[in-house]
Amino acid sequence: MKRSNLSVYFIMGTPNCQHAPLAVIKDALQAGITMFQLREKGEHALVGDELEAFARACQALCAEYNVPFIVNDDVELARKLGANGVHVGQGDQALAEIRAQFLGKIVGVSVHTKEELDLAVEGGADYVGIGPIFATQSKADAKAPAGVTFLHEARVLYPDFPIVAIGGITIANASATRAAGADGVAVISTICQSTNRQQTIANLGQY
Ligand code: 3NM
Repeated sequence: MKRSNLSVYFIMGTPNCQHAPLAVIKDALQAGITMFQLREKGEHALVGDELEAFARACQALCAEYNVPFIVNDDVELARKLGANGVHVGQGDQALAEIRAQFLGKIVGVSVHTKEELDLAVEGGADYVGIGPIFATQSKADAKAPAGVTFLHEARVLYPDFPIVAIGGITIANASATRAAGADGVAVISTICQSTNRQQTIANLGQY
């Protein structure tokens, strides 16, 4: 994985974009997102065969645009689909086990403390997500907004390690996360709710 893959990392599930979610993904791919994560969580989230069918449709679209397709948390689904990678939080399976199951694929880990960061880097994660930087409406169990302090600390500790900022990121505040050292921004609502994704994604990708 290249650090540039994290530049504009779009995360989405059907509960985030109930109206024509596949059209939203296609639109975002056309507009130049650099990575995509399927995060099917919350009320009315798809499960079982419906989830698998939707995931396969997302995967096919990402392949068309040569954009990595990452599955959030659902390690089994990621393996079954042959996704490009998986993203896990701290409560999920041990990183060592996941790493072993996804050799040659992308493994991302959410971290909130130096200890979690060290364990992720030493455990072979390909990138870490740090957040929530700002207040978010998109994650029911999100921690309090942390600002960019820890993000900057992480960058100083690991000058070359791929780091993406997440949580409440908008066109107005994306540059603050980059200034603090993020390689890019991981975004749900600013992209889902945009009425001009071409413009929004271009702006999110600007340094
Ligand atoms: N993870 P939005 S914040 C999925 O802090 C997720 O780890 C977070 O959505 C974390 O761009 C978050 O709409 C939600 O704020 C990001």
